[in-house]
Amino acid sequence: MSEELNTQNTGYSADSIQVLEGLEAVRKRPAMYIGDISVKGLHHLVYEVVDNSIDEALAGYCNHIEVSINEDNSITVVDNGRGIPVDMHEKEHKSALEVVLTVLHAGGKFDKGSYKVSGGLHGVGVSCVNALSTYLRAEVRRQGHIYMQEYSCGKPLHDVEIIGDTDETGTSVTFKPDGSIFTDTVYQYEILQNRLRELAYLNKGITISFTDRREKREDGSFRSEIFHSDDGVKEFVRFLNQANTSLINDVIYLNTEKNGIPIECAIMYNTGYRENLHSYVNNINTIEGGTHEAGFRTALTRVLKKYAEETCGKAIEKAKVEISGEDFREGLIAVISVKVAEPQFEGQTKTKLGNNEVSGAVNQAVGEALTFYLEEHPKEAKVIVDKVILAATARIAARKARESVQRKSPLGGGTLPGKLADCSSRNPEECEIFLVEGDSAGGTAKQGRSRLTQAILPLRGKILNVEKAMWHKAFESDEVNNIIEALGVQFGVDSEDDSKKANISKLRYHKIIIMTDADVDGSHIDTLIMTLFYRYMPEIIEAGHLYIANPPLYLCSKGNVKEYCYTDEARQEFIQKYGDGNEAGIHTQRYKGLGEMNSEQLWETTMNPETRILKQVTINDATNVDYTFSMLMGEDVGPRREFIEQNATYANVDA
Ligand code: 0RA
Repeated sequence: MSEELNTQNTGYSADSIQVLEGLEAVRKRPAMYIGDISVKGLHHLVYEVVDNSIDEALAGYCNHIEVSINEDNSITVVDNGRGIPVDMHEKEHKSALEVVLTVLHAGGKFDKGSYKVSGGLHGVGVSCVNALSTYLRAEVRRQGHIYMQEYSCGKPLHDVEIIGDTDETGTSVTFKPDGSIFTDTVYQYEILQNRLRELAYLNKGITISFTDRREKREDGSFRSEIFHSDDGVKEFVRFLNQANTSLINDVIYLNTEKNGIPIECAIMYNTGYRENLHSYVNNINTIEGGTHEAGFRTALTRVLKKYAEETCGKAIEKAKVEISGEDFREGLIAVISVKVAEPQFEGQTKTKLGNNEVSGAVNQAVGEALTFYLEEHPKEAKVIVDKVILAATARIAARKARESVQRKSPLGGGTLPGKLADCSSRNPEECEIFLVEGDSAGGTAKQGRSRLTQAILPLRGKILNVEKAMWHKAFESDEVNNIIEALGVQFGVDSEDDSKKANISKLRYHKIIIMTDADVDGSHIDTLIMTLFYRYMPEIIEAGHLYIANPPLYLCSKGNVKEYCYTDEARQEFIQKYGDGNEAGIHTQRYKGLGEMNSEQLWETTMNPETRILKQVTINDATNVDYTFSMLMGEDVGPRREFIEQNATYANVDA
């Protein structure tokens, strides 16, 4: 080795130690960089890589992105952008490509001119993906050549090589997530599908193709689809509203820029009773809201209120109602997408926009577009205003219904429903309540429970489908009121407060466990109860308090050996293990319902905290959950049937 190279090497290795430390930190504390190491984090890796391609597209250099799940659960993302630069990076003494892939946060370093508007929630860059992959291969088409470099756990396996010539440009990244870091390394088609579809709507004009190469279909093809939207969030809101009945056929749409902030927004009204606002900042779903949502709501209230008073003042007077902000949002479904150069993310999940300047910009943009629409469309405007007046009337009816319930307990402590068998502990942290299908199973559960910490609330049959009912109807339903009262959840505590937000500060149990039969009816009841929680008390799900019990399907026995089986597979295993695959000597008791178990069996299998299996209910993808619930529980039967056919996991339970 020459003297000169050696000197260079000293500087080089000092740098490279720093670089290695950087990526070692990612491997040591992956959750700090990508959120978590479970399914979410695993899919997050794909978003990190795709985000870079989206940035390239937003800068105007790329219009096609191809995402594949490969046979071995590795991922390939290909784009037709300019390609990551490959020339020598002066400071780091290595190719720019290697720097981008091995230095933390190196992503935006080169391109100060165009601001990075995309960028995942954690915005950590593709080097993190590299650090968390056992293998990564980057291919760059640029300057007439195909450049290639491979890495393992973030370390280059060799220098950048030229492996061919090309007249195309673009970047291709293939990576295989490290199974020693992630708890799960199997990609889920639906999760990626939802995000890629969303990205296509949020960035109109880009084509994103998606292929799952793990399994061939009967006709020999792979599952594959292409996402592309010319109309952006205007199409997105129609997609989200698919399962609802539109109040007016139009989408109120705007695509503009205010004070240097690009704003795209689409608004529809449906005949439902919920507000359904999906907001995005730099392609990130801001589920906690923030200043852009505040600006939107202010504009909506301001403009609609003014219009209603000017055109329908008499009708409002006649109805004797005071219209409040939320009345304007009943049946509203909207998507708002803003791009902010330096977003401040706040809140528990860092999905709440804090930038104050955004509020005024959105307020102005939405205000202008809405005013224009109402002026141009008086017929539609009247339909909207009529619905608003109806919403105000219903809200006041709900307040009266609630007041009459709350008056029963003048001290405000809340009454407890007569059917509740409460536990004796008053420490919510150790208390659980079982919402049990049917009085007979409820009775068994009462006998079998641990009285100190377990409460039982039997429910009669199917509770109200709140997805189809006006908001106040829930408070007129006995079963729903029983649940709300037993839990100690409060809505609009003082009579002036009509807020739809649930106050869970006095929640009496930290585990709320839905316990139903393991059959089609049971799963329907599960869904109805989950819908109630999701629509009226999402705070409970978000805090991780809602669970579903998992009763066994069978008690299998052979001689003295007895085993509860929770799935058909478990039963087959039992037959394999104790009967050598022969069912003849094996006795199977099939539990058609909870009621068939005695209290001891129910305790042992479904209620005993040490041996039971609980499934926690979580909200993974708010956009999609919203859509799924309106589809499953709403008016339109078509998409529901399709969904049930595709997800018919319960079918075999009844066989
Ligand atoms: C830095 C600078 C330039 C492009 C890129 C990064 C880039 C990164 C990725 C990641 C995936 N696809 C990508 N495409 C481009 C611009 C370099 C120039 O001026 O040509």
